[in-house]
Amino acid sequence: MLDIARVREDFPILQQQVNGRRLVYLDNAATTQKPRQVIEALVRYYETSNANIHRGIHTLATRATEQYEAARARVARFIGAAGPEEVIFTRNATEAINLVARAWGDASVGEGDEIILTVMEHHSNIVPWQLLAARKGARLRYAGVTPGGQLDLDGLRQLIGPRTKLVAVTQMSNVLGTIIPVGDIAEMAHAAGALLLVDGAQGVPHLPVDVSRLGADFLAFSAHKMLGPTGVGVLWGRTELLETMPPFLGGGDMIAVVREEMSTWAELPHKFEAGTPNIADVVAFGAAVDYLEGVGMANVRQHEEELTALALDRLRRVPGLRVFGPVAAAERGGVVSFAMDAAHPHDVATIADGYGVAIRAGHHCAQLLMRALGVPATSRASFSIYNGEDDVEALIEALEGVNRVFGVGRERAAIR
Ligand code: C6P
Repeated sequence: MLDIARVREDFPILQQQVNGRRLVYLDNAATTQKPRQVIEALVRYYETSNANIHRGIHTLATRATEQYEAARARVARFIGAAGPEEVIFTRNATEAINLVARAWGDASVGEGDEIILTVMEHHSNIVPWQLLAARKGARLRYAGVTPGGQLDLDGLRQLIGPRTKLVAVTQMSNVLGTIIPVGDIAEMAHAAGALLLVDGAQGVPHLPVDVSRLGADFLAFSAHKMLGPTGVGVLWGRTELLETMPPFLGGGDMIAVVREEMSTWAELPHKFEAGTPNIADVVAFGAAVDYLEGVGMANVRQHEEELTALALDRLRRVPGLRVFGPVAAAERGGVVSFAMDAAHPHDVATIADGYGVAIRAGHHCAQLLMRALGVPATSRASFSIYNGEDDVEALIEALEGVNRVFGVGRERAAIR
């Protein structure tokens, strides 16, 4: 059991009121809040260690380099990577996926080749592949979603064939919360000689992840969704794959030797980190990883699953409210999308904000899934370790308020 009151003390932003109410932050799938330990690591870095890395030999340069590389080693350990050289820092998950589409895709995908995606993907795991397919004359194919909000695994199996070069799937839907059976998909992809990229933007922050057992060839995720700062993402890849890939961007720090006509590349991971990286935020990301390890990812998962079970139960009792996605909390992460008969999702989010409750409304950068669900948008509540049962109750109170504004309770009373 997490001690929520103690956890909340670590998050200064939560100690405020919004619209005269306690802030109830339920937009964690968009970005999480940052604990004091992360904010302090950022300030401490700038106050004591700021310098450029991998270049200078003065004391601060050495200190900054050590802190940056120590953060990389922590991230590698956190996800069970074979070594720090398999961890490449990018700006976000989106850039990590684009890196693979450019560096691996341009060299490995040709005309008529196929890339298998799902309709559950975030645009970040669709558009880079569309751009690659347009450059190369390749074809994209999409697995669907079942009426119960699961990935259509049989459909996916049927799509994989001799032309398949890559299967790219989310680890957890940012709309439905559905947890995807990555291990099964890895077996299917590898049996066909294809690679598997996992978009871990929603998975890595909320589930214990060990890449040595995940089955993926690439994993992309963002620091800002796991208590870390914005501006840092991670691409993990298997060493032997990363070694064969050409660079993504060219510039300083990613080269070994530069001559007039050609250059040679630095060793991993530096080959993929051109120019001065986001040093301070990477260092602070290391503190976020320490924080999550301190809580324990199994505890994170258990807490969020319990909260999701409570939220699903309470939401289903709100009149005129329909929840999307799997029925069982065990099959989903702490993300709950819903529609209300009474009001458009934007109105729902606006009214909820009046109660101090922050939820997201819109297509959630998942327009293919919106079409599959037959809705233009949903309202979405998403949980993190500082959310408790009181936050679920605050959400329900706000949604009952939505119904009151639109007279839903009154209509029902009149019909009766
Ligand atoms: N989803 C949400 O509110 P970036 O922006 O690169 O840090 O993350 C992109 C991304 C990729 N994959 C998945 C599954 C995601 O959920 C996201 C970000 C946010 O759902 C912002 S749209």
